[in-house]
Amino acid sequence: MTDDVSRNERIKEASNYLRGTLEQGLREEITGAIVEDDQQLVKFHGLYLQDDRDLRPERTRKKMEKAFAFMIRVRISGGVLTPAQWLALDQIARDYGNGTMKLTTRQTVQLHGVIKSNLKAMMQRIDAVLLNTIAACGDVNRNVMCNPNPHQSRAHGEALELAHKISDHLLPRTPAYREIWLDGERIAGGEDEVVEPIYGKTYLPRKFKVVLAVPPSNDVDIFAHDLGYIAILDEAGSVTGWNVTVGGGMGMTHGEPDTYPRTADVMGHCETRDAVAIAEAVVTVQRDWGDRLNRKHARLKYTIEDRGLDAFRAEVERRAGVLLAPAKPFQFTSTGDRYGWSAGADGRSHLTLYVQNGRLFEKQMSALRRIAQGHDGDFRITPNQHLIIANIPVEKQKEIHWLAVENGLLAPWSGLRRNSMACVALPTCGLALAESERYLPDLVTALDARLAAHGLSADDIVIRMTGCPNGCARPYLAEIGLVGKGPGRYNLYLGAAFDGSRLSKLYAEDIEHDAIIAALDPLFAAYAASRQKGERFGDFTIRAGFVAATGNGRDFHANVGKQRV
Ligand code: SRM
Ligand code: SF4
Repeated sequence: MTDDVSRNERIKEASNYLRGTLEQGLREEITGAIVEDDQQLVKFHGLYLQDDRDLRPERTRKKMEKAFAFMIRVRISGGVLTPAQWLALDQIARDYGNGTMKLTTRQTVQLHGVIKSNLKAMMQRIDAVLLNTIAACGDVNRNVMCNPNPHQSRAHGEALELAHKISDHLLPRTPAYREIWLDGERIAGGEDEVVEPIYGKTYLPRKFKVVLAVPPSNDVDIFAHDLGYIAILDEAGSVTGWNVTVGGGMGMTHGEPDTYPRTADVMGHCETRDAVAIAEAVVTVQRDWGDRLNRKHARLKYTIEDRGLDAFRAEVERRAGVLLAPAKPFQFTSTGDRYGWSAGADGRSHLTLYVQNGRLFEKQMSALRRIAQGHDGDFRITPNQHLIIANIPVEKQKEIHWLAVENGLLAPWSGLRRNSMACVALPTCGLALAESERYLPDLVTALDARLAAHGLSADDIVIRMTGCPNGCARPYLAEIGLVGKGPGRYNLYLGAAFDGSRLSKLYAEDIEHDAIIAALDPLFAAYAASRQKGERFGDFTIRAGFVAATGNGRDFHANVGKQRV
């Protein structure tokens, strides 16, 4: 390895395929933490060391160690769980975690607040229900997302099957996970290509995310991810092939214009039989071409901006031994969930529940426990942090419906709240600059009052908030995006497309609660007064001249403030 690589590259290289000193660190009783290098490695095992930031000031005053605990992210490709798996995660959250569950923007479950001494027992309980957390985080392919849309069951079934295949194919092969957490026999490290045939010793330069979408729903926000597959359907609703997208991503850093969110490019079209080979080729090109010096420039989106889409496509085709055909036409209509009941072809039904910002507290968890105990269908986590109870037989529908009603799990009337999404942020996220999940519900209440005054209560308007610019709730693809700048302060972004195909643009900087409402109220008034038939709020803010439209890549930071206000 040369000198000019980032610190994380050295940690990976020296880790003996993600082992590091994790086993010793777990035994160390003097601290609730683990050493710094292992903090990076443990992410590849699906765990993050965090501390409760609400308790930081008091503990610092008392000269105590931070309130360390781990966040656990489960790998659930396509977001589908059996009722038994759901019940196990619920029990683990109550036995070892903070008693809540967080449904994430990538169709998984996160549990927070697990102390070090409980980690191993928890991982073994997860394993016992045939789940694991490997590669839920780290510089590898993460959880593969897939449209959880059971009412289009045939295409959805094909998409889910491919999601599982890609997920399995791109899984790290190191035995470290089994050794450390499941007391598996230690297997000696070997040659790179034997231990990790796809990744090698240093894995990828950065995280990597794959999604599959079944139009017309773009609930997975396909343009936000490194690699995507858009199902092309025949008239009978079967998949005939896939358009392949590359180079999407959300993360950026305030004040650093060389970092930016980017919507993915459509690279071409492939047959289902070639989709896994294409995925492997995209991953290995990024492995070899991605930036290993600067982690802020290491995602695939920058590789594609720097090398160009044509060169990237040619290399992928060469490695996969597949020539991509020109992309086929497709159309998305929205990124939201389809709440409420939908009917399956076999007489069974599906109920999409609303979970505010994906956070489940005891009240909702106990209702879902009751559902899981008597349910033989499955639980499907949506990419918008909600939950589908799928395949419900007729005789169970009434009971499940009332459990949902009584426990606040049906979608609210407000068009803004139905389309709201917030990342975790405080108190667990170490990178949060501002509140998100704990604040957005109140902001929506305040904005709802203004929308009601303009007769817009029922209008679907997508609002998303994050506590920092990393973009975990994909805020730059929301018609109203709020991104934490500092305590109580946010940047306001406008002008993204309702179907998830266009990024937003900065409209107002560093503003607090009252200023957010003051900034949006006149826009709501103008929208109510002069929108065209069917015009979405994001499109309106551009047509009316409030913000310029964002093209792609570096264009995100261009023409800011040139709008007519
Ligand atoms: Fe994220 C880091 C939470 C989806 C971009 N994200 C984090 C960490 C782990 C903070 C950290 O590194 O210490 C957050 C943990 C908070 C906590 O206390 O739980 C965190 N990200 C989340 C979740 C839970 C948000 C949510 O409320 O649902 C989502 C979990 C997804 C999952 O289940 O796998 C989550 N993160 C995303 C997404 C959305 C997506 O993938 O669809 C993005 C934007 C898309 C992208 O990757 O470009 C995203 N998270 C980031 C980034 C910025 C990456 C970048 O390229 O710059 C970071 C920071 C980093 O990697 O350095 C980050
Ligand atoms: Fe944390 Fe920032 Fe992600 Fe929110 S967007 S969870 S604050 S890293």
